[in-house]
Amino acid sequence: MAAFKQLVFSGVQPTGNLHLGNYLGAIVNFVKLQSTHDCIYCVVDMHAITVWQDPAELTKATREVTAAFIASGVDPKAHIVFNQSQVAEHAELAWVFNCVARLGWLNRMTQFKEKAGKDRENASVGLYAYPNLMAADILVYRATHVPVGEDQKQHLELSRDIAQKFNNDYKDTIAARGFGDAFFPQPEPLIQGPATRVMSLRDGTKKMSKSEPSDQSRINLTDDPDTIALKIKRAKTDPDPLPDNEKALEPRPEADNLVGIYAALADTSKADVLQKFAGAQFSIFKPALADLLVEKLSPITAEMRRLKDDTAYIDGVLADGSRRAQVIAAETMKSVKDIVGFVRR
Ligand code: AQP
Repeated sequence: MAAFKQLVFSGVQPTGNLHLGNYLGAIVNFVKLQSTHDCIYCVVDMHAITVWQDPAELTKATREVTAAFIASGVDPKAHIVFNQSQVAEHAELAWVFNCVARLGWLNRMTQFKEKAGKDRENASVGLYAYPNLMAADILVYRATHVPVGEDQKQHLELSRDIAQKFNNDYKDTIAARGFGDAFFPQPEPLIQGPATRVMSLRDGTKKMSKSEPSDQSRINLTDDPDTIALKIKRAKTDPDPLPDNEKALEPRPEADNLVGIYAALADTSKADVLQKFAGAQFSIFKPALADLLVEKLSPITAEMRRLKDDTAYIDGVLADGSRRAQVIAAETMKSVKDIVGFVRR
């Protein structure tokens, strides 16, 4: 396999309030990776419209997610931050991938089944083809590493299958153009930390999600300290004290979730948290968790609030990021066109 320059890419949808799952599963790792890799972070507005979005809300949410990235510590000057629809090459490569991916592959995607629900015939074609656009998002930069939450693992595997099939279908022109045996890398998922799947505060078997109707099920990055404390106080738990080992957490999804959240926020392991709180009742652990949440999230919330009203600054970041992203994406698309056999200027 040809050698590829290491590059990180990931995206977040502007489909409503960002929550603790998005933060711990993805954004915390975005920030960490900046010290070791070149990173491209994208607000994926084209993915958002696979389910209808109010246009004014979409614009607002795009700026809010950008503000959340920056407030959390993403550096838009040293790295690239932009919104997907400003770089048309994502859609262009997605079309080529629509022709590489197989129907059978997409039929296996559990997220489509969950989101389309029973009314499958009425789901948008975009929702079905979403994983092909996601593969294009990553591969238009020939990115090698993708920090995501656990729920995106299956889509990442599909991106790898698409890259491999493209490399195989076009192996002769890839070699003839001097790219060796592979034009696209096999992007690796980076699913890291003790909170790769943050669960609902109301049901430890369901993931925390933006589209869950109950706001009590999640901590939003915009929640104030009182709201955070109340949501944690009301979070579903069981009557037992915390155990002294991780194995004993396995049959207790709600307890496991809260311990995982604490560990991720404190940048430690679940084992360390259990050492500290073994034998403690939730009446002790929950206030400690709420305090830690407020301590870690308050500065981010305050900075987000300040930034999101400065639309000139946010739009400037996205415009600058888009221009820099497009330089890389356009280079990839030129080669893709040559490899596929499209005549170009
Ligand atoms: N509960 C979660 N735990 C850990 N990571 C999570 N992510 C999402 N939920 C959790 C990660 O956050 C990143 C951005 O997600 P997204 O906005 O692109 O899409 P999503 O996974 O569809 O997010 P939601 O909140 O669940 O939205 P809805 O309700 O619309 O489906 C991704 O890296 C994701 O893994």
